[in-house]
Amino acid sequence: MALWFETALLPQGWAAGVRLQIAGGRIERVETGITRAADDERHAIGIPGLCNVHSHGFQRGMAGLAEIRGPEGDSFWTWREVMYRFLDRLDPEQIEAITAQAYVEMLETGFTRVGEFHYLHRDPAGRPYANPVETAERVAAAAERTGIGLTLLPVFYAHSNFGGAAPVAGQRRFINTMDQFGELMEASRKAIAGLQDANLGVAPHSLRAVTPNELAAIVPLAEGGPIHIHAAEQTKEVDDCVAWCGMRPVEWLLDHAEVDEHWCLVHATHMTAVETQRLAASGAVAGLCPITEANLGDGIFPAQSYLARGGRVGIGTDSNVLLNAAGELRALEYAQRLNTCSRNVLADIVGRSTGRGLFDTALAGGAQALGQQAFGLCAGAAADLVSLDANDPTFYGREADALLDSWIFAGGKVDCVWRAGRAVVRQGRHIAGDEIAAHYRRAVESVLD
Ligand code: NGQ
Ligand code: ZN
Repeated sequence: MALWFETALLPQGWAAGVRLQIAGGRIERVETGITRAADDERHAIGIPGLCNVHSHGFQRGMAGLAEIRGPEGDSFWTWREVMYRFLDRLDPEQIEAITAQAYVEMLETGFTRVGEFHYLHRDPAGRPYANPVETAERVAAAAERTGIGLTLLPVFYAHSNFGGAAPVAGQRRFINTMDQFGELMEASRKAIAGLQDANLGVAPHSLRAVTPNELAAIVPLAEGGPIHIHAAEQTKEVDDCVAWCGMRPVEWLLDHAEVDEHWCLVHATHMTAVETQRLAASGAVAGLCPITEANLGDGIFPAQSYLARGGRVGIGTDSNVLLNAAGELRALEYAQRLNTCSRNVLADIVGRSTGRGLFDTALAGGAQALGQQAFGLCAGAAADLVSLDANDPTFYGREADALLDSWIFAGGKVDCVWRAGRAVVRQGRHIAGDEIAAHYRRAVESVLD
């Protein structure tokens, strides 16, 4: 099959009259400057789909439920208490239904692949399920049902703080021994084998939850796939890390783990100038989740200096409190503007569009963090793409990079989304959106009952 676009964003830039020949879920051939053939499906504006590098799908079910002021000092840590109470009773079916709803909403805004940082391994009582991948299979089912590309990142989580502190009760569903985790990785590989171009990485949760010895044992289980870890999201975490080892989390990782292009450091919010420079030079991706980081009061990532030093960035939706691909890019730039009292902070050169810069950065960094060799609208890449709605007045009179700026900053709408060549979103709505929302409704109403 073939899609034809009046204009589309290719790796070399915007082109007119673009025809994409698609086979086996991949782009087989790209032609430009041609007129539409009779049976080509016609669209106006084509851009590549983005990778969402960091999601906890189940957290979508508590979106908007942690915004009530508590007795004192609401913070990430008090939010985490609410989150632990929410996950307390979720059964596998509810996990699948909530995750599927999150994936529908991701697709509808232009994310075509998700890195699921999956840690709900045990049952509500903290006992292992008879099937070690009971819940991972539910994540895979949600991906299959919605069509989103899946990079499954099974999480190793064993401790409540630096230095191997015992886990607390709220963490009982996350825990594995090293042996159990090895089995989980093997079974996870099988659980995703039937999904189109799914892949597997590994996720030592954080330096809070994993000891240095455990980290060293987990990293090789990635077998060349991505390695994701939360790092330096909160100042308390940085302080606790310094109290434990005399070093900051990103500093410790750069010194003790071989952080390279396989790695994604999620958040990396609190870094010194030296850490920022070293992380940028490492080739790793910083997995930024600007909407969640704002929601949780994490802090502001030093994006300007990091990008100026060639640092790589991917975009994640983390808590899934609000799913919006363009909105994440907007939030990233807006935090920098508010912080520096200036504009167009993350556009790298004079005359360059901020939206285009953000988009190109997130496209390349996202693909790297989720282990995608080929990306963008080119032969060999997955046919993961998005059309912007040319009938949305937001886009009237715009062309080329102004289309991206109007999508990101002015709220322009997505029309269709294709994942592995299949149209999963039409006129802004997922093709199975109503049914998935009905399942989600039953699941979330029974959890909150
Ligand atoms: C998570 N979320 O894994 O969902 C964490 C909270 C923890 C963020 N760090 C759990 N945003 O840190 O232990
Ligand atoms: Zn996270």
